Amino acid sequence: MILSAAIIRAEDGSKLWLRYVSTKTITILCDTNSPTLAIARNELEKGWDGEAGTTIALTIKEDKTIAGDGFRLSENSIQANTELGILYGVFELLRRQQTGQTIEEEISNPSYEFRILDHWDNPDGSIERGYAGHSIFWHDGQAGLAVTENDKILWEEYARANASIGINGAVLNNVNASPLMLTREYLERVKAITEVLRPYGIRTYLSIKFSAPSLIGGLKTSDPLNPEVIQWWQTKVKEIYSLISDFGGFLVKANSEGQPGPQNFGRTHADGANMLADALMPFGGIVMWRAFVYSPSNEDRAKQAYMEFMPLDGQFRNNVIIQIKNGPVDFQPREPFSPLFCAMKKTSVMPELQITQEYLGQSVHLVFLSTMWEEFLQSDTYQEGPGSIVAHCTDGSIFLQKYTAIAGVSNIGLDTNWCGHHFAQANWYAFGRLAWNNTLTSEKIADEWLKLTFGQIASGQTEAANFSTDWTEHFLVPVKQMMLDSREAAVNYMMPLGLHHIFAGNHHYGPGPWYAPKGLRPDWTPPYYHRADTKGIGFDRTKTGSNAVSQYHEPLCSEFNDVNTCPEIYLLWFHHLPWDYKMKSGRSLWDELCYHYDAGLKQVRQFQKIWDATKPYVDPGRFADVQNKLRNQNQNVQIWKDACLLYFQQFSQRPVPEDIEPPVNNLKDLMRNDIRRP
Ligand code: GCW
Repeated sequence: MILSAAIIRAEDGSKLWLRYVSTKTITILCDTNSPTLAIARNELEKGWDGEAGTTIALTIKEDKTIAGDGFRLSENSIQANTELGILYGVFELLRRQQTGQTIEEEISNPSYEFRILDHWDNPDGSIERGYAGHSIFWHDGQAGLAVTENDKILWEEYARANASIGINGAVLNNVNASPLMLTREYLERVKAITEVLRPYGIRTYLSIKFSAPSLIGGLKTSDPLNPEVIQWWQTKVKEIYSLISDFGGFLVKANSEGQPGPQNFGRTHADGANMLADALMPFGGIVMWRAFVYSPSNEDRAKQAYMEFMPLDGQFRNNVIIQIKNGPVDFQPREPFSPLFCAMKKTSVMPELQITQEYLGQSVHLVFLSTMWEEFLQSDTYQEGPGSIVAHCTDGSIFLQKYTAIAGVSNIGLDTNWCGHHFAQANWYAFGRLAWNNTLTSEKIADEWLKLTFGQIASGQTEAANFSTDWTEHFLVPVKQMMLDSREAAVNYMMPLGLHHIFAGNHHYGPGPWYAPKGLRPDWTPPYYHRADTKGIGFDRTKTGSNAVSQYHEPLCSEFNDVNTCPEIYLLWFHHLPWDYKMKSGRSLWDELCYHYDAGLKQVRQFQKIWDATKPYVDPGRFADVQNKLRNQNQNVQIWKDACLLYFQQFSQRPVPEDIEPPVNNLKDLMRNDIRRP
């Protein structure tokens, strides 16, 4: 009894992809020591899965072919310019061993210098768009500022997980920032967090509230050109660096969704960003200034960021980086890339991805986001000729940027498994891996993550049987395929063919194509985006419509503008088309929509079957958790399909094709219940 219980270890997901326990000995040669190198040694000892008794050399040596915290790796040596390079090399070496990959002499350099997690955590411990419990950094506001031993243990586990995938920065609070964060008491806690994170190479940053000078500084204004305001920020920055000498800098959401900004004082985004940049410059800090803005005009929502920022190109200090969401609207299941990428040629820009699944089923749906990010990073902007893909427009290989960076909005909370859904851990993992190497394929990332997270536990097998043919065939192959298909499935069952933002209000979980309360800004309501009427559906962004196509470089502008060349995945993003419009498949647009919703539902049913069949290969706890989530997902996907088809059918006035399952819910009930997360 005891024996068989030991065969499949009980697991709760708390160890993430770092489940190694090695019994093999290793001799480590390294002639320097430091907290970071001590971690590197310790990891090697804990995780060594090569030949027992090997001697491995860790060498810090200036080498021009190694960039930043990159490293040179071979089977028994790691060389780097920095201690962190050694640590990253150790994690890579262990990952190779544990995933059965070969190790040949090679150099690995990071794509981006700053690889940052943005936490939307509030002082009271709640997390905006967080679906995995409360904040690991904050709780109970002022009353929760004392640092406990448990805090430190948790922060260290967090730092280790990040370092293992190359993440080197954390913005500790919500972009909808509380000004309190800049007060002494809070800064003391930031200092304590930083001290735990530092040996793992994680720098800390803060989101700031632009009106802090008046809110907590007692000034009459927060005008960025006012000398007292400038002085206030300089003094504040000095205070921060006196506590945290390697503080990373500020993240700013200004003049967006009610947040104050320089425009409140008749100034520009550049005025605001540069004022902060000047204060941070002497200490080596940066400003990440978000391009997620709403202009006061009635322009197409998708055009606004470009319209506000393009005229400012070249006006920012070189320690300002404009942080741009991957798409022009807002982290939708599918958007074309934001046209700002590569268009701003004289300004540093960085991508902002959303790891937390605000619009992708939160912690209920199994959606592997890596394929979405890969699609984005590989998108060709054509700005500097063919091949000007977003990855290269942002990593310094096309434009010389003083700093390069990428950010992901974190999906981490106090939940035992950190992310709410076991498979959401894969998104944290994928973000880190892509930030380190922006040309990795999702297939490789999923393969690694599955082996690290679910490997070594095949029923009745010992460690030596890792990745047996049986496990590979019955677990790895089907589950990996499920992950790789999961985002397209979500697009199918939520908003196919370029539809976007048809979520229920506020919670952004279920469907709400009807949601349009009186008085709400139109661009916060789904009808603004889908524009369904008896004539057809879709947002006309062509030259005769909102002309958003003109923000894209040729040949994309013409390609998107012409309904015959516009990729069908973006069709209703750029075009308003009649219900009987003939698709490439030969079907009408209405029928095609129906088939997509139906296909999405079928895909998720298939995911359920795939998972059910993995039972012998997964520990009971995680197996049941994922099984339950998939059941909930299935129920909700049925609702997505029914709600969207029945709602749009009121306009199309066409039948649902006979060969797909008819809806099983009534529209009235769906509208009345407006589903919440289960
Ligand atoms: O996606 C929207 C979210 C807001 C968020 C905002 C932003 C932090 O619904 O919750 O606010 O974007 O990115 O600033």
